[in-house]
Amino acid sequence: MEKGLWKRLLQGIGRITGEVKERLRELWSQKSVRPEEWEELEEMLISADIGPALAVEIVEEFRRLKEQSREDTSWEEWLYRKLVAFFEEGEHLLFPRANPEALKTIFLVGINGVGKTTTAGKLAYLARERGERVVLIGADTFRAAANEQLEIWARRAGCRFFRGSQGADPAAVVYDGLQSALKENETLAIVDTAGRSHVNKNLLAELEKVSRVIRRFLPDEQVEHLLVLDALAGQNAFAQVESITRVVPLTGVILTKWDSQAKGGILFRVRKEFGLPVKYLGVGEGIEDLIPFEAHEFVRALVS
Ligand SMILES: Nc1nc2c(ncn2[C@@H]2O[C@H](COP(=O)(O)OP(=O)(O)OP(=O)(O)O)[C@@H](O)[C@H]2O)c(=O)[nH]1
Ligand SMILES: [Mg+2]
Repeated sequence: MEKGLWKRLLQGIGRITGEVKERLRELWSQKSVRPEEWEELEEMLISADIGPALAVEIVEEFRRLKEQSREDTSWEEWLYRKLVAFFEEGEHLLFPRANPEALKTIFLVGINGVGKTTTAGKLAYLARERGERVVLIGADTFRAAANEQLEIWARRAGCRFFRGSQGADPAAVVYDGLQSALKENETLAIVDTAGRSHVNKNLLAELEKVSRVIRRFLPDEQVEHLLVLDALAGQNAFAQVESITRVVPLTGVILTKWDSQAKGGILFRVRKEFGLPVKYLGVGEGIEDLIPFEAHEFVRALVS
C-alpha cells in the first residue's frame, strides 16, 4: 500500500487507538485491577465505535489473559490475533468468481452525502489503472447537478460517462447504460445513484428496482452491491445497513472519510454484526484516496 494513504488512514484513528493501547498497557502492568477500571476500559472501547457486545468480549478476554498470564504472554500478540480473526484472507477482493473479460457491474448504494459519487470516480480510476474498460453510469437523476459532478469524475478517471436525463427513471437509465456497455465491449460499469435518508421509502424502492434490473442483466458473480458508509456515522451506520440490506443483496462495504477523525471500531462491528466484507477505505477527496482494505496490514499497523 502507498505510504501516504496509509499514514492518513492511521492519523484519523490514531488518537483513540493510542489511548486504548496505553490503557491496556497500564492495566496489564498493574498488580490488581479494580472493577471500575475494567468498566472504564469497556466504555473507552464503546466510545471507539466498537459496540457494547464486542467491547465486553474484548475486556473479558483481556482480563482472563491477564489473570492467567505467564512471563512470555504478549497481550499485543493476542490483540492482533483477536482483531485479525474478524476478517478472512482476500475477502476484500472484488468479483472473486467473475469472468474478468465479461461485463462486471459495481452498484454503489448509500444515504446522502456519504461519498458515493466520489467513490465511483476513485473506483473508476483504480480500475482503469488495472486495464479495465470502464463506464460510469449516472443514475442519480434526482439532483440537478449530479450528472455534472459524475461527468467530471469520469473525465479525471479517463473513462466513458453514460448520462441519464434528469427526472428519468434510474432503473431505465441503468438498463440503457448496461446495454451501451455491452455494445462498447466494456468490462466494468460503475453505477452511481441518488442518496436520500435510509428511511425514505422512495430511495429504498428505487435501489431495489435498479438492483433487479442489474441482476436480470448479469449473472450474480458479475455484480457487486457495495454499501458506502461514512466512517464517522457511528451508531447510525447500523440503521443504514439494516434498512438497505432489506432491499438489495449487499456484497460488501466501503467506508469513507477515514482522514477526518473516524474512530475505527465501526470496521470490526460492520464485519462482525453484519457479516459484510470491507472492500475499500476512503481517505480523502482526491482520485487516488482509496485504499483496498487488507485486514492483516491494517490490524498490524493498528496494534503495533
Ligand atoms: N475527507 C473526505 N471527504 C470525502 C471522502 N469521500 C467523499 N468525501 C466528500 O464528501 C462529500 C460528499 O461526497 P459525494 O461523493 O458527493 O457523496 P454522495 O454520497 O454522492 O452524495 P449524494 O449524491 O448527495 O447522496 C464531498 O465533499 C466529498 O469530497 C473521504 O474519503 N474523505
Ligand atoms: Mg452523489
